[in-house]
Amino acid sequence: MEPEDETTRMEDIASLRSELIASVEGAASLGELETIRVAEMGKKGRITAMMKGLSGLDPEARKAAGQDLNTLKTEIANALEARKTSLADSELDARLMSERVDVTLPVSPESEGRIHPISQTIQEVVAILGEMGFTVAEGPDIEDDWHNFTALNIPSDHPARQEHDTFYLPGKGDEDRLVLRTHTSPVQIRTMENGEPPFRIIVPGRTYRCDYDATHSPMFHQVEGLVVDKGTHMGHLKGCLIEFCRAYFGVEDLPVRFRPSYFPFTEPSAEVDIGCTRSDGGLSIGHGDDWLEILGCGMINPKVLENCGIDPTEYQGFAFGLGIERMAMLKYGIPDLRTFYESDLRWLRHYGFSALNVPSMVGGLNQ
Ligand code: 2NL
Repeated sequence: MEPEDETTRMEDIASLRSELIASVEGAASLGELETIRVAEMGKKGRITAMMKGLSGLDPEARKAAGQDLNTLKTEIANALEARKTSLADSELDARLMSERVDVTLPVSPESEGRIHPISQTIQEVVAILGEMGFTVAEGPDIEDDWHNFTALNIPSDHPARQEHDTFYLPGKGDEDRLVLRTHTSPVQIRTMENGEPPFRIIVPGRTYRCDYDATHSPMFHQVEGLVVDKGTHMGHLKGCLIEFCRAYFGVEDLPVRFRPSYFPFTEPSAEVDIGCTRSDGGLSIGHGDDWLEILGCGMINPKVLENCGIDPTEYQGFAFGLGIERMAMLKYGIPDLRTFYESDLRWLRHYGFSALNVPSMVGGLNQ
């Protein structure tokens, strides 16, 4: 082999190197770079062709040229990799610049859920009574005869105990059969049985009775409240419930009346009425000379305290119960009880509340 051939071959490699490096560095996109890689690094590329041409050289020259070509191949592979990284970075930068997301935009109203009026009303009642020092207690929906009836001084011939008024679970005798609770009072009984006075609790939850028409549903919701302490009297009951009614309906001088009544678990007992006006089918709450019944209450019957292991000569208390559906219907003008359970999204969109509208005494019961 002539020295001139060798010089030419080295010049060939050097010029291919500068050509390839220039085209790799000049590639404007990842696609273009890939085209270069496939054309130059593959079996049909110029580096491979030159390697094939080495077979005509003598061993010494072949070895030197082979090493040069391998070095060239590695250099080009490195250059391709480096260019690929830099192109990918700048393509990402360009996307980040052009595809900006405004995280301050409001969420689309279609996908925003609504809080059911039952849940909202429970939260309102809890906010008012929570401010007065009550805490929420909960218990099972399936109860036994003792906690739902007997401990509450409800006699065995009371209408609420009759088969057609109450849902009993099948399988057991009269005394130990289970029942879907007809009020949330069994939770108060359990709290008094298991704890030590004083007590100041509210119990919201589901309750069940065999009844179905425009104002009754077999499943409905109640909130009951209970206070037990030394020296608790009717004045505490009245102050608490007058304050509650005024806060719930948002009328500061709302007329509130206590009308004597009867419950087996309280003595004395009363129904609470608030002032209203009725005019051809319409009802306006807060003023006028008509009355609307909204809850029941009374001083806890000493027998009930005894049933829970509390000495009625030492401790006294008052309790009250109200129907959540009725409270919500009155405040929000919902005419038919049955619509609460129909799961009609149009109804929920109309009567429901924003999840951000959290009732509180300091922030307003409802915004
Ligand atoms: C109503 C009447 C009321 C009670 C519930 C109660 C609970 C215990 C002891 C004494 Cl553990 N009383 N609860 C008292 C008076 C009335 O509810 O008309 N509710 C819708």
